[in-house]
Amino acid sequence: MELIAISHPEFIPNEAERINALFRDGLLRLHIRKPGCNVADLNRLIGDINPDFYSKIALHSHHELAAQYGITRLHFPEKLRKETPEFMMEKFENAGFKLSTSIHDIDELDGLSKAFDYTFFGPVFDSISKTGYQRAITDDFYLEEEKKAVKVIAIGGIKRSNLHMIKTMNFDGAAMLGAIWYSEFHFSISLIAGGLSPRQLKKLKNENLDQDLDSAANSNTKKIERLHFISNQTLEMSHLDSIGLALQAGCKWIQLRVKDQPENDVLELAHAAKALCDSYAAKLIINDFPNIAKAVDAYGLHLGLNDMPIPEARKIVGKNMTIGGTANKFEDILLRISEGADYIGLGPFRFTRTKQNLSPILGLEGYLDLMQKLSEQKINIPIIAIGGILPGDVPTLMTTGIHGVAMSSALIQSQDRKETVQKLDKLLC
Ligand code: TZP
Ligand code: MG
Repeated sequence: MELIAISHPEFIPNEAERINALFRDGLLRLHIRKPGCNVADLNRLIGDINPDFYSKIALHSHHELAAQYGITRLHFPEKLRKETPEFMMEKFENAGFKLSTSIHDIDELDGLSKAFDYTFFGPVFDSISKTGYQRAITDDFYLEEEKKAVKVIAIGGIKRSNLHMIKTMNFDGAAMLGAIWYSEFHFSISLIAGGLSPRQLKKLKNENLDQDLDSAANSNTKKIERLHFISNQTLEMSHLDSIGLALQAGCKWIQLRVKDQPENDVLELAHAAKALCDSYAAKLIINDFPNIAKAVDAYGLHLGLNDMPIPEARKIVGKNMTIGGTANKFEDILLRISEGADYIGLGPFRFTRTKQNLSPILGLEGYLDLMQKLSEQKINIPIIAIGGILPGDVPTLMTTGIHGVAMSSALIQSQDRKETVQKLDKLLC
């Protein structure tokens, strides 16, 4: 099976470096697809990629750049294919170029020019990167060998948990975009590179792959959801109201974060929040108070840098409770890991009124820098970005390698909370 990566549709920070890293890790083919991009920007990106990898690149647009870089693969998206006469395709082929194209209806295989080395076909699953772009086939689809005028590469919504189905459907390969750029970046590299352990490869044939690889990726086995809701109280809304709205919208990880109230009142709120979360099969995390987390049998406890140290809290809540720790700097992350945290809330991403006394704002650059350091030191712990995050920030934030995001105000203020949570769940998968 051929595994192909498709570039992010936009130009993203440190893109050439990330592409070089994918190739260094064993990626065999990258399609550079930037719809509507400007030739100068594309030229700059290609110029920054290590020339050793040019032979592995296919260009979707501005084919005129190919010759100067020695790029020999040209992709003809459907519209361009239809506008290009057959004799031109043959000319490219005779000049030594390898050609590929895209079809969106499997019957288009019939009559497709033999000049193509392969065609993309999809979406085979609901797209991760293009929300609302629904799959063109069902799970029982099987591509008959005789139908394949050229090799057929499946595209659309492919990720680690459904990759095995592509083989069963008899496709010749898989092309991935969302699973690389909108998901667990480092995991995807090894998947694409085929760098899975024998045990993982065996698991590739099983439905349980997600679970298995999650636990392989995290040194601990506690499941950390990717979307965290943080309760907040405003003049119009109580903590429990905000939790109710988040649960109705579909959030499955709720943190009760009550500030400046007596412990007894927080305990009362925690009991009510636990009952609410249980009725939605959601997990409740208690901020600041280990004793309360223990008393209401919460799923987790979250502690800030000025709260009780995690090892001390662990003695109160026991070894099974999930404990998250806040961090703002690389040293905080290392401290949290040494303390035995199960996940890290890293932030703030930008200014927010939800929290007083904010630590220095990290911005995208801060996450890129810290995630790069973690990756260099092969440190793997779920990182949850927090602080003023808007749904629109999530695709780019996910490219840094974070595990998920925590949100409060943006979720409560969103027009259609349910739709927002559904969209976020897709972006975070
Ligand atoms: N820690 C850093 S920012 C923050 C916390 C608890 C608040 C997150 O809420 P919002 O409204 O998503 O900024
Ligand atoms: Mg605290």
